[in-house]
Amino acid sequence: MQKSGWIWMDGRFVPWDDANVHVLTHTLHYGLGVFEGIRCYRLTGGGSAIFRLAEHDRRLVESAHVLGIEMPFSRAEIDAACIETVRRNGLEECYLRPLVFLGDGKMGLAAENPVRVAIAAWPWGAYLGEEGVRLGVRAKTSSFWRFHSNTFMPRAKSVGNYLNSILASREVQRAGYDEAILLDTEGFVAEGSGENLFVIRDGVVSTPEPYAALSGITAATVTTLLRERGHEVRSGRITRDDIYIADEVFMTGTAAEVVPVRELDDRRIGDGRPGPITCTIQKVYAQAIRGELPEHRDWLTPIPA
Ligand code: PPE
Repeated sequence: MQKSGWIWMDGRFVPWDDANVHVLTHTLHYGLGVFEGIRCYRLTGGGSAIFRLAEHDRRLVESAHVLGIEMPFSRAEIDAACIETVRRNGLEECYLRPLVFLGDGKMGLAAENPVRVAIAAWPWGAYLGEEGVRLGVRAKTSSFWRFHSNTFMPRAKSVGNYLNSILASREVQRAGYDEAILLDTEGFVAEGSGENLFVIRDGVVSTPEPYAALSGITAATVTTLLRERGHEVRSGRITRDDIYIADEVFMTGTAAEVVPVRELDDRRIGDGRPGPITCTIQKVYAQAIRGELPEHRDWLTPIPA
């Protein structure tokens, strides 16, 4: 990964190589922590802006609340720290990773160690590869289920939740596929290992009801943009064979952006190429993040010079 100069840690900037923690950091052992993934883009009109900062920041605070972690900083302080992390590192385009974790001090599950916050930023290219964005990815249903909401909690973007995603993505990537699709504990489609999912048939766009999935901010953005363009977007139960017989399927996520799925479980989806609605939403999403949609300027937080 490409290092940048500074990482914000607990209220001050430290050089990238000095942003270290003790090996007995509680979250490293037990997974109790929350994080966000946010992107900052170069705008077509000049300058850069963080995309949907308020929504990410809100989810970070809500994730901590769900896990019962007391945030040591306000939303305004986190916002300001994100903006300053981009500015100070001189990054025009980057991925931002705020992380809230329990530090060292005591060991054991019940330890109430200090809550620490770090924000790093670095350039991060196409999450599922440039070719995936252009031609679509090959997905496989994972043998690992997405957890039940009484096992871990899907509204929280928590560190521990990602063990589930990692098991699924490593399983299918080692078998030669690009990305995993996870079913929920009832067997319905939940989401990708790091993306939400949209399925299109006869012009109607459907997405799994987010009981088991993360409530994606990109999915919300895409839903708004599709509805504004007259598309019907439903949420409901989706089965794996709904995907096999779909006309088009795409995935959404901050890191992935909008990525077509051309195959699931060795079955071609549609004609095996990105379909018209997928291509439209890729184009419109690219306009939104670059400030080309005047009606959605409020999604952008400009980085001061
Ligand atoms: N589901 C999961 C499980 C998920 O991890 C993400 C984001 C989404 C859906 C889409 O959410 P949103 O980014 O709000 O649209 N996955 C992050 C990948 C992180 C990684 O380090 O890998 C991301 O896109 O930032």
